[in-house]
Amino acid sequence: MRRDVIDCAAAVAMSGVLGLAGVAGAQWALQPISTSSDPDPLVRPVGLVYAPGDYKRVFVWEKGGKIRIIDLTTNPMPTLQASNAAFLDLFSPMRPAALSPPQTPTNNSDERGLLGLAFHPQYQTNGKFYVYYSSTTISGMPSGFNYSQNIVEFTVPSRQNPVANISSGRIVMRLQHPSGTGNHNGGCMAFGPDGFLYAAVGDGGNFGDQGTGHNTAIGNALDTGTLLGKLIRIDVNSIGPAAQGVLWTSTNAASTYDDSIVAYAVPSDNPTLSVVANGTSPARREIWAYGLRNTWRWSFDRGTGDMWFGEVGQDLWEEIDYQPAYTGTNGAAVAGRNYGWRCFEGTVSYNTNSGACPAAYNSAGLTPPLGVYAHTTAAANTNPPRKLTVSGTGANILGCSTTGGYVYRGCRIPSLAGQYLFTDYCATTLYSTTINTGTGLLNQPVSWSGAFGGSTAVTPNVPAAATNTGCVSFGEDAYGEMYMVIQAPANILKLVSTAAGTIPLANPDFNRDGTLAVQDIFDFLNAWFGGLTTSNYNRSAGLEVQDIFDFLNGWFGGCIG
Ligand SMILES: [Ca+2]
Ligand SMILES: [Ca+2]
Ligand SMILES: [Ca+2]
Repeated sequence: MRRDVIDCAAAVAMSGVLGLAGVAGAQWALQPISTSSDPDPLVRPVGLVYAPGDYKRVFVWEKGGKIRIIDLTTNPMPTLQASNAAFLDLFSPMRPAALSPPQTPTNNSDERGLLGLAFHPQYQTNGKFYVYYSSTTISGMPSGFNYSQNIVEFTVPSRQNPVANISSGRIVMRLQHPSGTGNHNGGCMAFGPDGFLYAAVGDGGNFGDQGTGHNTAIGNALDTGTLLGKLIRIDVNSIGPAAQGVLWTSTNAASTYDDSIVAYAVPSDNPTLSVVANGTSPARREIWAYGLRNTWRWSFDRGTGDMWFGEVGQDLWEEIDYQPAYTGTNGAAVAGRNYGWRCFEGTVSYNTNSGACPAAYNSAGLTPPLGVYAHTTAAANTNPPRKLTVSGTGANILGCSTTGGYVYRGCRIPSLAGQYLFTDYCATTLYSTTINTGTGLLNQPVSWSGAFGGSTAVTPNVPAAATNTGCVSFGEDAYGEMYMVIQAPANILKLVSTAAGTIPLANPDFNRDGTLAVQDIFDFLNAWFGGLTTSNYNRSAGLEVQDIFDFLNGWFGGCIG
């Protein structure tokens, strides 16, 4: 009996009613789920994350300070929260009127603003999440510095109907940023499998890791006495009693600088680095990795705990860096790695630091990138080792600023399983790659050309996004399904299956609890017989018996997301 239902549903789906047009041979496409043509569109979105245990929504943040929810449960399309009812709005406190002129981002290229968001692993019980944002110019800082990066904790009273409590803010950390430049702020944060918060901090900007606010001899990234140019690892659950009382307020949000605020602890197994030659003493215990220029987007592989870094280059070379998962016992191999900047950009010598740098990018003590690609054909043709070219064609991969993604661990697109996805801010091509088990380097990436430059409308009522250059971030939902964030025009694209028998955006985890159970069938049928549009499983114009067939087909298919 059930078998008949499945076969019937599969036959209907395979008849081509969806009329999908994806990437040739790819069995998937990029579905715009929020576009710049919305009445109340996103404004310069720069990231998307999920909250652990929340399968109903994803959180998108705008550089200007708003965090807005996309509800994944609505039909026929996910729904973007209204801008005036945002989950959290840091616009005003980030740029108080008293500070003139406002310096938080008013254009696409200003790198400052709300840059990172990470939900606590125990969010379902403690409601905590963390933001990373750049302040406006402030006074009272040490010479050579004039604004700060801020990591602030907030709390959500209700996980069922989440709205952040802006009065709950607690300052975790403030980092000073060199004056005169607004770039290389880092900001990408995530909790590791170990429960600690990791954050990428840029080298302080300008160019070449030099100038005001940079260590004259060696730059900041190699100086183990500063947190600039680092990946830091902190414990936000254990804070000193003196720091406990420092609340974030609209007054101190951006206008007061106090680097004595230390509302975190350093994990005892963080590396104990030495002070490098010409470095600043003492070495900072918050450092997990150094020698990083501006790792704009990086991620944990949710399947393995491995770390992948999109390390943005200076003038010529973009890097993809990698670090195996920390197991608790392999610290000697993975903690305290030096990724090489400013001695090397990619695999090419950038600054010899007056002879203090090793001669080769893969010298002992340095961790070279697993893959690099160039800004220009001329540079690419110098053909250094580890250069990435397109699988099959050998064409150079070119770009201007790499956008690191994730290893795909969702179930909707089996052909991408276990593949690391990345792109470039100047590209319209999505790339996927894996580590070659023989060489330990990246396999030459597959280029999904046209994949998001010409994304396709695949469900009713939503036009394809016309242009999608400027991908600034990837994101995952709680199921591990993948999204791309386009800054301007502000589009959010979801990778959806176009394989026969699948329905983009449909999910048989009807009660959205993260598992597939008989209860989902009961709940679905209740909704369908009750006439609820949530049971419009195939996202057609209305409810039909076909929705039941399609739902059961999806349920027995076993893939949720
Ligand atoms: Ca490097
Ligand atoms: Ca369920
Ligand atoms: Ca329907």
